Amino acid sequence: MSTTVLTISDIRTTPVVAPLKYPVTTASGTLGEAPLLLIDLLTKAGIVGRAYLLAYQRLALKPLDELVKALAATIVGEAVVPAELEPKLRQRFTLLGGARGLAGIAVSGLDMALWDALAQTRDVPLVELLGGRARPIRAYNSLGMVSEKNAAEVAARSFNDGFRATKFKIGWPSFAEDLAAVRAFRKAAPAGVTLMADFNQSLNVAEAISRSRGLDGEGLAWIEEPVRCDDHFGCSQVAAAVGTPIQIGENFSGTFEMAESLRLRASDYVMPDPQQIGGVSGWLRAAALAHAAGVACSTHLFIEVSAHLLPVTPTCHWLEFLDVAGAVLQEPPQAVDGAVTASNRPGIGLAWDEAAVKRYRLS
Ligand code: SMN
Ligand code: MG
Repeated sequence: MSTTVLTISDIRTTPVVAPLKYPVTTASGTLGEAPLLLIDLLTKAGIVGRAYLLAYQRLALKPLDELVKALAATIVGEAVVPAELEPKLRQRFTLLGGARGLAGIAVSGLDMALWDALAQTRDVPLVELLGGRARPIRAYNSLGMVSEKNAAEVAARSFNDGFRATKFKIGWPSFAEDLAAVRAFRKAAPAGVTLMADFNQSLNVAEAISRSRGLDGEGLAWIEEPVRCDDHFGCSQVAAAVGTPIQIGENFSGTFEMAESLRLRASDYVMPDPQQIGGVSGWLRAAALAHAAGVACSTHLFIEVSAHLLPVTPTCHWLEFLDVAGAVLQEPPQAVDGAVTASNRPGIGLAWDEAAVKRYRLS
């Protein structure tokens, strides 16, 4: 049986700054817009593998674009074989201390585009190429900071979109403000709704233990990133001292960091981010680590590819619904009855809205 091997003919990138439906305010800063790098991986067969990366800040967009373009130039002419190309791309940064930060994100973007092209070659959705099949994955609506004052309005807005689970941010100057926000949101939310709270790394270990213990009786499904994302030992102290499950992972920079975090029992759950963990290749390794550790595994951002990855994740938990790319997509992601199902188009199912790309392109 002949296997059609695709050859990369060109890789193009487009930096855009897309609007967000709502700014994402956190205790550690605000994501007011979505600086995205769109990646088009062209092949000689005419198939185009697509992916996008989130630079978080405009000032990081051009450096990320330069990095992706420089990396991309090293694989033009190669066959679309992610299992060979991703390690080669990653290895280039070994002497730089490993493919982490923007370097790791750049590798992840190319990896996701490679897998998208490969799945398109086989004319199947990515989830099926990975041995699974598309199914509704329960999703939570991910919001910004909530206070006692805005909780009712934010809760109503969230549940009108059909979600039965919501995460919001806390980490106000005082614990009293955090507790009041959690209680106000719980009061405004319909009965039976799942709530999560995210400190976004805003506390030191002692304060994190104190505040999380203070929230233990509030029925939160998880408390997220209470301390600095790279303080895995500190986070393990919080997890050991607190009854509410601790959730981290959006900032695992590759699977080696995730393995170290799991070894230290830094959290009860994990939520790797597809661009931080290593794209599709990185996610498959992360899913295996979570499985071996017996830890529930959720996603962070990147709704479209996450809907393909969670059905093949043994400890599949929640999909985060926070749409950062919808403004430049022909088909923005949708949640139906509080769940997201992977696109049935070949690959990930990304198609750029060219008029929007033109409008939001970074000059
Ligand atoms: C988050 C922070 C900043 C931008 C997007 C998302 C957040 C999350 O930590 O968990 O969604
Ligand atoms: Mg978070």
